[in-house]
Amino acid sequence: MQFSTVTLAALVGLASAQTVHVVSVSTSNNSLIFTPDNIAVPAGDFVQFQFRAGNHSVVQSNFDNPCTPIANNVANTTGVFSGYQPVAAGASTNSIPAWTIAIANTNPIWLYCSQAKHCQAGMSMVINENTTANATRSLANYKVGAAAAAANVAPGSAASTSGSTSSTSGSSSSTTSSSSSSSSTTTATTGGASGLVISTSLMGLVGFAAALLSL
Ligand SMILES: *[C@@H]1O[C@H](CO)[C@@H](O)[C@H](O)[C@H]1NC(C)=O
Ligand SMILES: *[C@@H]1O[C@H](CO)[C@@H](O)[C@H](O)[C@H]1NC(C)=O
Ligand SMILES: *[C@@H]1O[C@H](CO)[C@@H](O)[C@H](O)[C@H]1NC(C)=O
Ligand SMILES: *[C@@H]1O[C@H](CO)[C@@H](O)[C@H](O)[C@H]1NC(C)=O
Ligand SMILES: *[C@@H]1O[C@H](CO)[C@@H](O)[C@H](O)[C@H]1NC(C)=O
Ligand SMILES: [Cu+2]
Repeated sequence: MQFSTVTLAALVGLASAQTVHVVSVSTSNNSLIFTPDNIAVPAGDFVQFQFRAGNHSVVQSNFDNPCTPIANNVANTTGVFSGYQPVAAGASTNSIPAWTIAIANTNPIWLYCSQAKHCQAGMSMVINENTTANATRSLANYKVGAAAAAANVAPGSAASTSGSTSSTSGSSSSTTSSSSSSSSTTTATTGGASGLVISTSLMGLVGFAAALLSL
């Protein structure tokens, strides 16, 4: 992978090693995919979604109800929602939106894009698939369910991320530092408690990551 992982420790000077796992949302030619779409993330690490093109979102569902917010099906669970992140055509990779969540445990987190019929078209993924726990709950089966879903349902609002959206202008490397100190902000997932939104920002982490990976 071109953008695989960078260590948050390296980015913000933390003493302990916490890894940021990068997921590209769409591609520069606006393909309806997440890349990679099946990642194993230890508890305590972060996943950063970098929005490459188009106007996409990241929404949490449960396995059984793809393309529908988890809040609609699981009691007392808000789920994570990035909000829609439009990217101007030709945007520099240094100024695309990046949205980061902390992973609290290794329970599977099922995600999709709620735009138009992107979920049905293949824009879905999983963090911590666990087919040992239940062989049916594979990403392949989730995608089968997504393709057959009657509707693609958006969360009612971006309220699940309120309080954790940081400035979208003028922020670059400093955003990561400030977001680490704001990790006491909104807990995006209650009940399931699997994700904590750290920040939504425009940032130049792509260049940053490339610089680190070349060390
Ligand atoms: C879009 O880019 C991806 C790689 O990022 C490539 O696999 C795919 O073929 C491209 N699609 C078109 C229509 O150019
Ligand atoms: C992005 O998509 C959302 C949901 O469809 C829509 O409300 C919003 O206006 C779009 N933003 C842009 C800039 O097109
Ligand atoms: C959901 O939260 C309400 C209020 O805190 C509580 O009474 C109820 O038992 C909870 N339901 C579940 C399934 O945890
Ligand atoms: C997967 O599920 C099995 C069985 O429930 C469990 O023992 C294991 O810890 C799980 N793996 C992860 C990474 O959570
Ligand atoms: C495994 O997952 C499927 C799909 O969610 C579910 O219907 C089934 O009850 C689960 N099996 C067990 C043993 O929990
Ligand atoms: Cu999309």
